[in-house]
Amino acid sequence: MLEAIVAVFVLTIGLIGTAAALSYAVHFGAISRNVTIAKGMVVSSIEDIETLRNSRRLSFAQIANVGNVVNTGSSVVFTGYVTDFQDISLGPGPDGVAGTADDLTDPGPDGVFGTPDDFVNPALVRSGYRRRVIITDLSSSMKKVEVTVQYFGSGGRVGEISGVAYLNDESRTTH
Ligand SMILES: [Ca+2]
Repeated sequence: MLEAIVAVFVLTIGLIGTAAALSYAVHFGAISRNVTIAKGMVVSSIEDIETLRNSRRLSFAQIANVGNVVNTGSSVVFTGYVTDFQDISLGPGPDGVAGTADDLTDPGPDGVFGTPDDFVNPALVRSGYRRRVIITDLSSSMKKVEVTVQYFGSGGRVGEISGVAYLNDESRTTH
């Protein structure tokens, strides 16, 4: 199962908007903490996508961005990952997948999605971070998954960390 997420994991750290070195030193502690958290978000997002593939909750062709999802032959209709940076939610929303347009939907007092008391809940936003998931088909059985998390430090600094993983269609390559 480990070989399934074929393995290159690249982390890049870019700080946009440089300031004086002294100021950087002062803020370094806070930035370092943001980097650690953002890195964890990148890794867990990639693992979520791997789990989605392994569990077959979505077909391999459905694991895609908005506009590229192929729902043909699947019992579940998936809308796809949003193609731009969006707020990171504490929950995945009704579709159960983090990174889609419904992430901030709250099931409301009844705790059930799809009922009239559902609402968009800004309190679900993990403030200080935004995420983008880009999935590219390299072939019919291989996808490139790139997850980028932006973090917002003090003084208006924005940092970005990206992780890249290659996801194969396990059902074709194992057994
Ligand atoms: Ca969702």
